[in-house]
Amino acid sequence: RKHHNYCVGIIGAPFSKGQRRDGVQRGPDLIRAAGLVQKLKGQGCIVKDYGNLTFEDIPDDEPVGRVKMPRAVGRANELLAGAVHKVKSDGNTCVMLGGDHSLAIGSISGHAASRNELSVIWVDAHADINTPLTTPTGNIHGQPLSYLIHELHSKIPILPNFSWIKPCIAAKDIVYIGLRDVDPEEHYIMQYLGIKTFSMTDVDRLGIAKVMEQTCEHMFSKVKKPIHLSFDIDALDPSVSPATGTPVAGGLTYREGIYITEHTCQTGLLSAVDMVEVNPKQGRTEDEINSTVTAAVDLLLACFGRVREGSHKPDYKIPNP
Ligand code: 4U7
Ligand code: MN
Ligand code: MN
Ligand code: MN
Repeated sequence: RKHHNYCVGIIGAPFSKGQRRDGVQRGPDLIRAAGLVQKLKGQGCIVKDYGNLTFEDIPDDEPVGRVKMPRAVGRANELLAGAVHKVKSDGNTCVMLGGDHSLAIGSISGHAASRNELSVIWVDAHADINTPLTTPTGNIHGQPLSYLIHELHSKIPILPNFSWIKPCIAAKDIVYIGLRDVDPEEHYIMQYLGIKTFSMTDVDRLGIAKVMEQTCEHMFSKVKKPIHLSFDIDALDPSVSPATGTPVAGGLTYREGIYITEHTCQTGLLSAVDMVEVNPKQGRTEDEINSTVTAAVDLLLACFGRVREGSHKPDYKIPNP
């Protein structure tokens, strides 16, 4: 295994208006307080923390059709897209700490603006591909992919503060892992677009090693594109990460989560990561919050070279007495 000195740029996006539950905006500070930056440096990464974005308050943000808080979400993501573009221009792998999953709109847009063609690995209990017209809840954290996929462009109505968004990913360049709560309309859309999916049933059948092997086969069938990993912490089982807004039973184990991130790291193509939906207010105890935040940190460490077998510097020598 080669030793890498990963350059990592961290952006905090304390934003919650893609859904209704308060608390998810505290994700970035909690993940930092758990030692993310120091731990990344400890494993040899060169880390620049770009700090938190500040999102202005947008009054009178009335729903448009079913879609809730479109102006706030549109504006926040425009800001985030610019920040991600900057982090990429500086030559870093970008880590976006959310915040709710509506932030993938800005994160993936900003990433695509610097790299053009991307592969996306979407690790989530949910498909997050509702359009403004199919959404059962109106929450934009259940819709981000619909705004980003070329093939869905004609299905997306005009929304205030969304006009800057240009579709930037192809359906064939997306792989889902961990699905177990998919709306009927989403299921139709995924099938209609022929998106590669590994539901929890597939994880059970194949095991996570084959899932990752086939994920890479699918992504690298033609050219090797930079990878955008969008990791919703609710992909993990609620016994591991209970402090999240939309927990669903029967999720990925801690080990399966770590395997996904280790394997993605080992492709050498990881270019940006989202870690979203950590919500301390949804934890019932301090332990539940800690377990969720620890999982988020450990997944990020595995994204940047941490391996469970251990590692050492290439020039290490056993000390002589
Ligand atoms: B998350 C949902 F209806 N599909 O659209 C929706 F079940 O980012 C849930 O994955 C979306 O946590 C969950 O609101 C969004 C619902
Ligand atoms: Mn989810
Ligand atoms: Mn999600
Ligand atoms: Mn969620």
